[in-house]
Amino acid sequence: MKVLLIGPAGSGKSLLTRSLGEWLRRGGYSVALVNLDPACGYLPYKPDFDIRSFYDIRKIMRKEKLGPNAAVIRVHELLSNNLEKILPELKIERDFILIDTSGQMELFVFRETGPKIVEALKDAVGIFLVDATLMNPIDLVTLKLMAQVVRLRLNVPVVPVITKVDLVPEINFANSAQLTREIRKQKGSVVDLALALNKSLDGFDIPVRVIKISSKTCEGFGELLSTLYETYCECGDLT
Ligand SMILES: Nc1nc2c(ncn2[C@@H]2O[C@H](COP(=O)(O)OP(=O)(O)O)[C@@H](O)[C@H]2O)c(=O)[nH]1
Ligand SMILES: [Mg+2]
Repeated sequence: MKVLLIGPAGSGKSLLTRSLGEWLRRGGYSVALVNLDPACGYLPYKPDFDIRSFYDIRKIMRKEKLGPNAAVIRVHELLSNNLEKILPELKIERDFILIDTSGQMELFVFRETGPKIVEALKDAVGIFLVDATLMNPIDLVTLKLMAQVVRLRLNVPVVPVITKVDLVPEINFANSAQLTREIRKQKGSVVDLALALNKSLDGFDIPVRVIKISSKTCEGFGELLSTLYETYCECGDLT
């Protein structure tokens, strides 16, 4: 199974790549770790495939007189134009291939190249990560919605995940009925919108269940794994 890790900068994609990889290996699975973030200075894991070994972002910035974001977009363009050459390198036969994406998710999700790369990868599943320290009930609706936005953009099933729950153990509104109750306690003009969105998100073909995890303690990894399998199977015809 190919798992794309997507989320805002600092949400914990790279650490999850490492700790989920280690956890799966301890469970007897074979795992490959893939870095698709050309701009990362440091990675907390040793990648089996690293986009940085194909494209040097600093050289591209200097040569093409680009800023850091434009250079990441350029690398994605170069990658998507050379997929046939580069993808054989990515044909890694493992039970799980964990793919760490760009530090800034919009460069991957909202440009035209991210969807092209994901299509070429074939039958991937996404994890959309949000940091628990930034979470209130209305943000949770945003998380669920964003997971579906990523699904629409990349055309893959996406599991919404709250990470860093070791820092905020008291988040107790992951389940939809609890969430509706908690949203009703909030104030402001967005409450009705949040309620309506939450209700419509629950009516989807794939249930939008939110998983709570910690990459420090591995809490929630079992549930994440079973949800990934479930999502992958329910989306069925992914070949
Ligand atoms: N306490 C805690 N810290 C985390 C967790 N996941 C990531 N972090 C920290 O959050 C920061 C950003 O994580 P990183 O994986 O680099 O985020 P990325 O930009 O999405 O790749 C780092 O300091 C990580 O150590 C977690 O589950 N718990
Ligand atoms: Mg990262």
